[in-house]
Amino acid sequence: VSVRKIHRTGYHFQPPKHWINDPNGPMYYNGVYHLFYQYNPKGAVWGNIVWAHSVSTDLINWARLEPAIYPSKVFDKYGTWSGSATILPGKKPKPIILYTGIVDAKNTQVQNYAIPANLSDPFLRKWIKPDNNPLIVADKSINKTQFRDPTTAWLGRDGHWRILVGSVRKHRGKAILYRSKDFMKWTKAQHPLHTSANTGNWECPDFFPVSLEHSNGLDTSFDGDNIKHVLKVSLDLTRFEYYTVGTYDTKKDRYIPDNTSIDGWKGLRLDYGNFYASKTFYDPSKNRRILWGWANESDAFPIDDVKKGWAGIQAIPRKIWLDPSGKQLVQWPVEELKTLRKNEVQLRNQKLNKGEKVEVKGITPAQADVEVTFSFSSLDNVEEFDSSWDDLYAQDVCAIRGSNVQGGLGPFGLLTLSSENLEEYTPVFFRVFKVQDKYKVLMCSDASRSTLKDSKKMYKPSFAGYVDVDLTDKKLSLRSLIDHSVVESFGAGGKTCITSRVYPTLAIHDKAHLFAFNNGTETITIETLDAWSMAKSKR
Ligand code: DQQ
Repeated sequence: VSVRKIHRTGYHFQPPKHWINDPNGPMYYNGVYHLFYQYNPKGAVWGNIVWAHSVSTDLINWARLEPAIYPSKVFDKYGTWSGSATILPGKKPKPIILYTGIVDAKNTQVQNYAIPANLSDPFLRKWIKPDNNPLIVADKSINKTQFRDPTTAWLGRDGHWRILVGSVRKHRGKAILYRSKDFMKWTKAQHPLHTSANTGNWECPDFFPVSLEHSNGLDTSFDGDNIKHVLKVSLDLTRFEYYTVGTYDTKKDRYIPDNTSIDGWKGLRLDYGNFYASKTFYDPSKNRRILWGWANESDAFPIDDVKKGWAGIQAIPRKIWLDPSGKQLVQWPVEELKTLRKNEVQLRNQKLNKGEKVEVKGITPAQADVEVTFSFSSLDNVEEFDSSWDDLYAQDVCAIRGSNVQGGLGPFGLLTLSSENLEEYTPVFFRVFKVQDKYKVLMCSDASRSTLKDSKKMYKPSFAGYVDVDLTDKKLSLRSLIDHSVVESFGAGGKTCITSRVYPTLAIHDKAHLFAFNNGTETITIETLDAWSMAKSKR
C-alpha cells in the first residue's frame, strides 16, 4: 500500500488530498446538509486557507463542490478563517455565513458575511461577499489579532440578533457579545457573555440551548422553560476543548456556569483525545443538534503529511444532548452511520478471565464499528486510587496504569488496530478505582503501543478521561469507530468520548486484528458484542 493510502480513512470525512482543519458553517437547508471546512488547496500543511464546501443528504456520503469562500477582497485578502452559518427565518428562510477575514500581513482580524448568490441552486454553490463588509472590526479594547470565529447567531425576545466572537485579554479568554437588529450593523455589548481568567485565547466558541427533558435538539434561538445553555471554547494552548453547562440570563445577556461545571483546564471536555475547533448546528429535519470536530494528524513531523499528500479528517458527526443528570453532555454518532454497516458478527455471554483475550473475526478490523457491553459480578476487587494522582490529568493516570498493568476491576476493553502478535495495538479500555467509598471509572485510548514507526519521535499519547457513570448495574459499554488511522470511542453511551489518531505499520488493512481483553483479577463477561465491517463512504 502506498504511503498516500496506508492511513487514509474509509468512512471519516476527508478530501482526496491536501490539508484540512476546522469544520465551518455546518447547516441544513432545503433538504441538504452543508459542510464547509478550512482547506489549503495547495498542499498538506496549514496555509492559503479557503472554505471548501461539500454537500450531503445523510451526513455520511458527500459530494465535493468548489470552495465557497476564498480570499479576494480587501476585507479578506490574507485569509478566510472560521465561522458559522445562521438561517434567517422568514417566508423564505435564507442562510447567511459569518466568517473571520484577515486583512493584512499583521494578521488583523475582522468579521465578514457571505450570502448565497442563487437561493434556487439546491447546493448553494456560489457565495457573494457584499461590499459593505467587514461588518465588525475590533475596537480599541480588543486585540485585533486575537478576534475571530463568529458563532451562529441567536435571536433575543427583543428582536435583536446576538453573536459571540472569541478573544483574549491578559490571558483571560473572552466570548465577546455583539447585537444587531438587521444583521448588518453590529454593536458590542458592554459586557462579554462570559470570560475566564488564565485560559488564553478562546477559539471557535459555540453557545447553544439544551433541553432538560429530552434528547432532541433545540434551535439556537430557542428560549423557554426547562433548558440549560452550553458554552464551549477551544483552548489554543493545549488544543483541548472545554465546555460548561449553565444558565443564560437573557435579561443581563450573561452566561453563568452551574456550580457543577468548571471553567478551563480542569473542566469537562467534549472529547479527551485529538478533537478540536468543533461546532454544533441544529438539524430541524431530525430534531437534533449535531456536533462536528476536526481530528488533526499527529504523526511526527509535517514532512510526514507532505509525503502522505494529505492531513486532517473530520470526526464522525455526533448527535449531542444533555445527560439527564444535567451535569454533562452526551454524544453519539449520527444514526445514518449505520447505513455503512455490513457483515455483522456477534459475541454473547463470553467470559474473560484475568489475562484472557478473544479475537473478533469475520469483519475488516481496520474499518469497523464495534459496540460492546461488559458486565462483572462484583466490585470487590476494585483497586485503590493512589492519592498522589489527584492532581494529574486522567491521561497521566492512563500512562501509569496502561492496559498491560494488571488491575482489579479492569483494565478491560478492546485492542483495536492490533498486529497479529501484538507488536502494535491501540487499546481502548476501562479501569475502575476506589476513592474512599466512591468509584472512579477511567476510560483510556492509549496510543503508546500503536506503531513501531520512529518510536521516539512519534506523538503517542495515552488519552483518557473519567466516566461519570453509576456502576450499580455492574455494566460498562463501549463503542469504537475504527478507521485505519483513527479510533473514535464512546464510553458509557457517549458520556466520555476519545478520538485517537494512530499510524500502525503492521496492523494495516487486512493485517489488522481486533480483540476484546481483560487484564484484571475480576472476571469480565462480554454480554453482547456486535461488530461490523464498514463500507466506504463517498467523500
Ligand atoms: N483555525 C482557524 C481560526 C481558528 C483556528 C484558522 C482554530 O479561525 O481560530 O484556520 O483551529
